[in-house]
Amino acid sequence: MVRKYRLGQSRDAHDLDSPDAYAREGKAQSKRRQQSAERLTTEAESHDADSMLLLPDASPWSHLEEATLVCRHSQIVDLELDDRSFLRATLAGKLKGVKLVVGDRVRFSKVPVEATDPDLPQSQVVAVLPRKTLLKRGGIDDREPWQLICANAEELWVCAAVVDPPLRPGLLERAQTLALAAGMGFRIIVTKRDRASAKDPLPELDPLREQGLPILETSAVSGAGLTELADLLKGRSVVLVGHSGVGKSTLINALVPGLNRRTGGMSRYGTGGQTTTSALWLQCPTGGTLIDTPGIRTLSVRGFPRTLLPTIFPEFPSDWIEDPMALDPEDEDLDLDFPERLQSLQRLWQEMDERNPNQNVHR
Ligand SMILES: Nc1nc2c(ncn2[C@@H]2O[C@H](COP(=O)(O)OP(=O)(O)OP(=O)(O)O)[C@@H](O)[C@H]2O)c(=O)[nH]1
Ligand SMILES: [Mg+2]
Repeated sequence: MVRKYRLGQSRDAHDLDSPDAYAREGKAQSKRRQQSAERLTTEAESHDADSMLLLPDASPWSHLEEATLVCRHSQIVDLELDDRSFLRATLAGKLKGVKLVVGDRVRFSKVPVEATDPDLPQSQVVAVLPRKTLLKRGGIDDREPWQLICANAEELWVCAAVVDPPLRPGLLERAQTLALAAGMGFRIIVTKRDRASAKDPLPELDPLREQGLPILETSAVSGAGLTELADLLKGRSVVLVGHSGVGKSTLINALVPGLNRRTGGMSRYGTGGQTTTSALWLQCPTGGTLIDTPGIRTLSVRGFPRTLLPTIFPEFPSDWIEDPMALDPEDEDLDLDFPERLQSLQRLWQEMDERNPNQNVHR
């Protein structure tokens, strides 16, 4: 059969699909292909993951008003101005490729500085100011080495429910790693405390209690812990992170009366879809700023430096942290109080160095 190719369709692309893709190629051709693949490998290795975090110089725009990005809907953003009013704006073309994120301080113009669609909001964000902190997690593949969560928050509070979804301490260590890397404070908020007996000491958290991490038990139903939470929030900006369904939005509703942020039930299969779908930055009337975020499945630490690990696992000697894979958590001679901590260390240590499994250098 003679295959017809339309304009723009590549004969090579088709050839690579067939099982004998390389069988017909001659020696010289094969050599050329391998060399070009090598070139691609080195390019991928020298690719700077942090280039996506660079911001263009904002100084030419210092005459424009500042605002905080409170919510992002693809190319349209909601801004909170310094007089506490809100404004919807588009992003100017010069910000193409810049990853804006909730919490960013921006400069904007109320009249478009570049041509824009008349149906869209007329205000335009033209510059992003340098960030005080940037909370990010490892991305899924090298096209997006980082996933940005929020900017300019001072503390990360990771929420974990006692049940529904079940308490997974592994996520808490991951969250602590991200907070440490971003230079942010860290606290664990246990939610739905009413769902477990008051006598239940929540032993899953013992390894973290032992390290002296701040843990606050709360319940939006009984009101336990909410006054302490409001006090801790005063004068701070705090981002809430956690699995879907742990009760982040419910806590925020309890702290910001009249907000009525949508909260969800668990789905029939217990996994729960996300109820919150985009992050939101909001002022709490009793003082402080809260950032609600969509539930996450996991927090990847891929690409973060291993030098963070001694602070996350202070109970282990430094030679264990240098090569944790040489140890067996089941080994009784190690006399571990919490073998699961060594398992966590091994998981994080391996993941930090992981290369992207989807990366295809032979594109
Ligand atoms: N019993 C009890 N139920 C709670 C508590 N807090 C939240 N819930 C319930 O847990 C469910 C999920 O709460 P959400 O606040 O939507 O959870 P979320 O963390 O914001 O979830 P996503 O937006 O999907 O990330 C809702 O049905 C809440 O009513 C609590 O303290 N006690
Ligand atoms: Mg929510």
